[in-house]
Amino acid sequence: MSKQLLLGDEAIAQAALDAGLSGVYAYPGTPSTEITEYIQMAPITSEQNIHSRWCANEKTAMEAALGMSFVGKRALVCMKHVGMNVAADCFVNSAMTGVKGGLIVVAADDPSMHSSQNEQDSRFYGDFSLIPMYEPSNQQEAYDMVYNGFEFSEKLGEPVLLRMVTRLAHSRSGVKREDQKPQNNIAFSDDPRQFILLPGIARKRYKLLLARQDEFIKASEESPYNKFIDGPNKKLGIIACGIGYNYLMENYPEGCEYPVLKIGQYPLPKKQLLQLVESCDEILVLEDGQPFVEKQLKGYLGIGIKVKGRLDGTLSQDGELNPDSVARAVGKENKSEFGIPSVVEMRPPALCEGCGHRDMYITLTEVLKEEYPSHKVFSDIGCYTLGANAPFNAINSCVDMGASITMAKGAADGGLHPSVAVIGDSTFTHSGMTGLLDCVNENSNVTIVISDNETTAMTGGQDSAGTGRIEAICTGLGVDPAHIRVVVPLKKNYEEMKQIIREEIEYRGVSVIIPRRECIQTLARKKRSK
Ligand SMILES: Cc1ncc(C[n+]2csc(CCOP(=O)(O)OP(=O)(O)O)c2C)c(N)n1
Repeated sequence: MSKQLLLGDEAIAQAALDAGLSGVYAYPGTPSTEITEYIQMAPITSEQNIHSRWCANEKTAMEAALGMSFVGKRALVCMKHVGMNVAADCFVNSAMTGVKGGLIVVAADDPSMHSSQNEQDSRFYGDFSLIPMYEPSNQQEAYDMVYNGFEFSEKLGEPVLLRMVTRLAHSRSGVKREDQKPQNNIAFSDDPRQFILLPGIARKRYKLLLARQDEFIKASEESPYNKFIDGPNKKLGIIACGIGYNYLMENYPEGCEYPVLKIGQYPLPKKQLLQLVESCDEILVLEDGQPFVEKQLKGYLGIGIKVKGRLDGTLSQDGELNPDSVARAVGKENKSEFGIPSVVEMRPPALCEGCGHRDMYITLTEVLKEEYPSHKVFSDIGCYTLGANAPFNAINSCVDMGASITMAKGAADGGLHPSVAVIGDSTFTHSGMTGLLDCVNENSNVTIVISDNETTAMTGGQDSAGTGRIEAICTGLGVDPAHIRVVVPLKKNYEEMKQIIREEIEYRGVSVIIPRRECIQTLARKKRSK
């Protein structure tokens, strides 16, 4: 069996390929993007016709994967944590339908918000969907969980959620691979009504799911990823979840003096939990993310054994765990010897020199600031969100993918003029299109700028679902073709661009302006690969 140096994300991808994957379904998002990219590049993917094309958004990804599972094949869904909010409708209901082929959903969380707008902890999704979850402590475990997880999912007939965090997704270690398995043949559920969630069927399936919780707990108690490691000093018992276990071990290279319960699979293993709680005076919970386990232990009133963690201030309520914060939590001196070299210190990101979004903002802000002082600009999520910073200071909001058009609509409904939305091409097809339909249906007085760089630049230049079809989509949704204006965002066209912006602001209805010029990074990459 070969050993390879792999990123956590790559370990997941390789494991899925080795386990007989038939399709990965995903929308890019840091820190999950590399999983799908690795599968796309792997020779076996084209040799065996494994599905790996990007999806329009996380919901379409989750649904297509459930469809693949319906026909008995193994499917992987990957997204960043906020993608879970988009996929949630199907995700939560997939616990109700159950699965046929193994289905693993990877949610890559981003504690400390390295490239995200919140710190939400995906374990809550697994918990309220009532399905088993994995949380690897290192790259090898990530591999093993996915390699064996498809079989586990098939055995239980339920999807399994695997929760990653940025540090694990984006760091490398040696990973031992297992033998290649073949893909599953097409096969269907014995119950032809399993996937029909009419209330009468859903009620029965929900009871079934509830009845199986003890089985899931037993699986956690017997899981190789959950381990009780006794220690001589019973003053403290430590519950270390996922990468938290890794950080703890960094502080105790010779073994921990306190009893430790390592958690890698949920629901929590009751037996080992009781063993720890009954033998120790106090409990410390180390978990990267929100106090998911800590809250369960504290219970509603927080009476009983003393539990320390993020809720009582032993660890900060926000931000990642790290070996130093773990050292402080167990009463050890902070022994960190390495400062951060200035070259990797935080720098504010900026739009690239030569980026078309720059030309779009230069012209847009000139017109808006000078001629329409009452304007507001509702932006979306993508490279163009950097229009929030100097020298542009051009935008007034950035909330979630797709929110630009709908927020501009709400503001226009409330009487704002000009109400301007700025959205990228990939974000438009991810979740902007439905908002545009709302605008068309009410002939809202909005000016929508779809800043089209023909790629998903922010996450590294993945294909964008609507490339070459943006005008057709807008027309199809009912925008008057006379108010779909395409421009090339270059300095020589500034006067033309400004005139178009003026005309479309003056038009009382839905207008779409499409500044289109290929992202200079994808263009440079294409040239280099020629
Ligand atoms: C729900 C969700 N999924 C994924 C992401 C990650 N993400 C942020 S912006 C973006 C797309 C950006 O593409 P586009 O709108 O075309 O703008 P560009 O970066 O190319 O300028 C993605 C995938 C996210 N923030 N939220």
